[in-house]
Amino acid sequence: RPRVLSGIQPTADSFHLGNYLGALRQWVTLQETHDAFYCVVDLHAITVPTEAAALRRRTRVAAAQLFAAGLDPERSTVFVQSHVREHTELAWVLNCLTGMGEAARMTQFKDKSAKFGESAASVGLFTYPILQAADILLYQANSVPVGADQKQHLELTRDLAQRFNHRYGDTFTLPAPHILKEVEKITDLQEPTAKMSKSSSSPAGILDVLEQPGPLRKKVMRAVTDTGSEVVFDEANKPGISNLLRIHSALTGTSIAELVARFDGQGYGTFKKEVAEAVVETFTPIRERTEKLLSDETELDRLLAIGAGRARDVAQRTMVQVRDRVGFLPTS
Ligand code: AQP
Repeated sequence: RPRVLSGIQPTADSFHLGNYLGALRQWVTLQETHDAFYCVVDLHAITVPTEAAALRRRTRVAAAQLFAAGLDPERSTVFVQSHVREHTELAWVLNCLTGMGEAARMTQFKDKSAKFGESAASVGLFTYPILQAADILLYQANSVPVGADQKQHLELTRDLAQRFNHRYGDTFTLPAPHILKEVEKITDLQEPTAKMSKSSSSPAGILDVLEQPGPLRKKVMRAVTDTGSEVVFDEANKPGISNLLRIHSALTGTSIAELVARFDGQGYGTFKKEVAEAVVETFTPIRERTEKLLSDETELDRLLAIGAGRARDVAQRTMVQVRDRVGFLPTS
């Protein structure tokens, strides 16, 4: 079975619809056909200032949502990144293979550091994509399901794998991004050309998986729509309606063409109501299962310990090879 790996940051008290459609839902599908490794990337989360208590809480909430969304702990290896020390060790080796200019080209750093000013941003935020490369390469992943925002980081990962293989001998599998065009960028409901994002969307622009039906419905009904009243897919002139069409289609399995035909002449209100119902129907069972999982932290931590054990086995095997190829002396 080919191997798949992906990660998600515990940077908020809930995942959002973009995370769900761009990543999580595919993770669940891929566990059927792949040897699947999924991690809550807490080391990535501290690249921006984070309180310890919030990180602890969010890491458990994140893990619970992964299981609640359908990841089966028997079939998928679900773990917390900091439980497997090899991630930071390989990241160091890869740091030493990455050019300053190469790292400086990463657009996510430019976007995220703009908030603090580049000189106040942490070095960790700067080297974030290199740690991400380590996450992927440690597991010799063939495929990495992500949203479009991660394309550039995946290219860097491939470049680093190739560079290492060329310099030290064949060691790493070259991973390919697995990006579903239709859901690669779910946008902010209030700013429909910007990505829906945990850290930069306003509360009104983001649909959280763990949110109650009332606020979810209200937000969809108040989503920015465009002038006119026709439900048509037109990315350039109607980004708001196009985003809602994409969401409806992804959640209900109805094609966009079919939706456009069905809502012909009906106006935005009726259409938005259906979108809201599709969101509520999808999120409600996930929220309920998440709450249940969080009510037993011992059991949740036990599942994560099992995942960490399985992940460690693979990661340690890769690092034994890496240490030897780089020229580090074996211990004892
Ligand atoms: N709007 C989106 N549409 C499609 N996919 C998305 N993803 C994120 N936003 C969208 C995908 O979700 C996965 C996990 O994301 P992450 O937690 O690693 O962080 P991110 O990509 O930086 O997403 P956010 O919401 O903007 O988080 P913060 O604010 O913490 O940085 C990834 O596969 C991502 O592509």
